[in-house]
Amino acid sequence: MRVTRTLLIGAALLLLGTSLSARAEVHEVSMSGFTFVPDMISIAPGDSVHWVNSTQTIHTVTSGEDCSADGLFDSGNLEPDDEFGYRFDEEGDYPYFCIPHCGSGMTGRIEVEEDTAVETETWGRIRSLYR
Ligand SMILES: [Cu+2]
Repeated sequence: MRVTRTLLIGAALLLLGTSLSARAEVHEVSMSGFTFVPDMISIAPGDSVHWVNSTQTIHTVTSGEDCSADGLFDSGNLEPDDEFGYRFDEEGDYPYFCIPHCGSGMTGRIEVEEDTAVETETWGRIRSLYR
């Protein structure tokens, strides 16, 4: 009887672990020209966003509004092909911008909402890093 119970608890924990890890998604935002693509995405709490600089220009991913950093996250200078990731655990609106190009409108927004997150493109290549 004790063995059965242990097995059941083990199976339940396994299921829980599987469903939790399956929920956390990684969403890709690329830098293309002088824009973030897509520039607005909705994700669920616990999801990550991964930015990729697919341009030949240095960009940053810096949290804040009106070109003013709020200190939550900042990638620093991203050279071509550099990447930056951030996990969003709390619900809310997270505006961000590129320091060198904010004046030209290089801004984006991450919306973190429970249950209403829209499934966006995930980046399979780096997904395993977040499991
Ligand atoms: Cu930029």
